[in-house]
Amino acid sequence: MIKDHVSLNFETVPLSGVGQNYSYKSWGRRFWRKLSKLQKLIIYLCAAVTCISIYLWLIGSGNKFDELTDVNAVKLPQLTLSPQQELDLPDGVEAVKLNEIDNNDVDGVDRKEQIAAPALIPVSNPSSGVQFSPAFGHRQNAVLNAFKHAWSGYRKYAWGHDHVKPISKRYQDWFNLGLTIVDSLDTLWIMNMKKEFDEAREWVSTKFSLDHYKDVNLFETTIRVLGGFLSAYHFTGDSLFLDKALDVGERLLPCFTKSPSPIPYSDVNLVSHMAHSPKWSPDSSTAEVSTLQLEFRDLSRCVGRPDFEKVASRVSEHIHTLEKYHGLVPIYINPNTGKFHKRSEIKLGARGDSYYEYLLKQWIQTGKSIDYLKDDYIQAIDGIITKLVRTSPQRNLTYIGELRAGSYDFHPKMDHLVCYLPGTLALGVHHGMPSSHMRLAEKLLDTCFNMYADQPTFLSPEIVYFSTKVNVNPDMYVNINDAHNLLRPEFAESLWYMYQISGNVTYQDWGWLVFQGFERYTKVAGGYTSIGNVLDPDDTRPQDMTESFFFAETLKYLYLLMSDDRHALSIDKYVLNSEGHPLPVYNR
Ligand code: DMJ
Repeated sequence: MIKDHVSLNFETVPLSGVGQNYSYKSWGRRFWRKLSKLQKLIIYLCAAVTCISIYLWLIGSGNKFDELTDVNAVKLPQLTLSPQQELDLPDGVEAVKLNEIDNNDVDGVDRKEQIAAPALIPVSNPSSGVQFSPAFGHRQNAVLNAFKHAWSGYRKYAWGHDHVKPISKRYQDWFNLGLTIVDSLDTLWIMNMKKEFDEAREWVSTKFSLDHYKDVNLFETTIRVLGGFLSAYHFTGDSLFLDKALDVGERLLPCFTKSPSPIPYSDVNLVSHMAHSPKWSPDSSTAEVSTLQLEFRDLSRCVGRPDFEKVASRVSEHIHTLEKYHGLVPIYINPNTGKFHKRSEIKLGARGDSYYEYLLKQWIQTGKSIDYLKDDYIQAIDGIITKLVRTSPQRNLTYIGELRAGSYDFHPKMDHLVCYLPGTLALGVHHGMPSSHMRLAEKLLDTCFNMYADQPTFLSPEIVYFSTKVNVNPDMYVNINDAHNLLRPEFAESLWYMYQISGNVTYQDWGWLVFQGFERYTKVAGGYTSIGNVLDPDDTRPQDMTESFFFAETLKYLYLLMSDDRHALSIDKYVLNSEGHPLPVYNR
């Protein structure tokens, strides 16, 4: 008898009445009994494959529906991207239609229904700290997974060192302070990665040490390490972090106390307490000396020692008294004389950027009680508008240029670092600054978006230049020496502020496009790497480095940006330092 085929013997069965079910059942049983073992196995397998396929289809269509919902939420196309450019997106990067900013909703007043139950809930048991909701939706989960991937590379190959080199699977040390761990504490907390947070805390408790005979940079150590510990303390209430913050603050103090002027030295040896200028110059960077105050003030108030706040505030008070150029400051200042280096550039990129940021943020941190900070900020933004803002002749892209050292001639160059400014401007408007600042913020953010969208990798270069002549194409261009991307956060940071303030989901869509650029061109087995070239998807020249700010800022801002609850981390309760570490707003 041939066993590998089925002979079907159709018998007459009653079609209705009492015996119907029984008859079908008995027919089924007889049919089943006649099958060979192999045939039964094949049927089982087919059934299993069908079930799995249905399950996968259901999940897939869930995502598609989610995506469609996002796209449908877009109202009006904001076509700074030409249709061709949209089509030019690399594979895997979704083309979304961009909606226009709802001007009725960007003045800081939320006219829409507030989303119920903000994620930032001070819990009844203070020992468990500030709680954040778990990741929700596929975009926020995708960012969470990116963080987990980066963290596992760091944990595996660089644990306790400053940075991971994710391609060679080695590490890099700069200050020997475990920078990535300290910089990541609050992000781990916000992302509810409790197991990893506990492991990081354990490292801080048992391994973190400042007893290295090592020169560290005052600014970088303040924003990354002091800021990181303070935020971790505020989120958890764990005094370990405050003890560490105090130790860091004390080791940095000689930069202020050893200087003959109110302007601190840029570097200090953690063990010898020798403070000095950088090896290559007698000057400190203006942005560096004016980007310490949020952290030192917060430390003072947490530990009840006014000296930290006093020395840091003195810097801002002193700079307030110096002569400026339409409210704008040269990028170098001398700690021996306390004066600006007059023949230095004026710019909002490297060495100038966060001077402007901390005028506003200090004013907010102190409950809007220090008038000169507000006045200096308003004057500076006026100076930016009159002296640095230009529009490109072809595409009408609004950008911020630089003034050359000495002559103050205009130079149409803009660092990616400047992309923090739209977020700061929006934050200012939210806190009562002129609404004209929001219009500038929107235009600048659009330019920053184009710095990404113009590139075939959908990743921004470090610097762009603009043509000042009509009929020169393209009017925003990149020099190959500036074509690197260091996984910087500024654009994501501004998107998050604009989203939180306006509720406009286009900013989420923009962030999602950029995130996919990171996923596609910077993701490697050991995490995410800086790349040397955003201009060619086939030649990105990976640089084998993940800066700690990718953990502290880039992924934190993207994660918060992808939250349905845009107030998950409220800018009314917290002011974020220049490294993305939230510190509480005081009432004076
Ligand atoms: C960060 O360390 C901080 O945001 C700093 O203020 C500027 N540069 C980097 C990120 O690009």
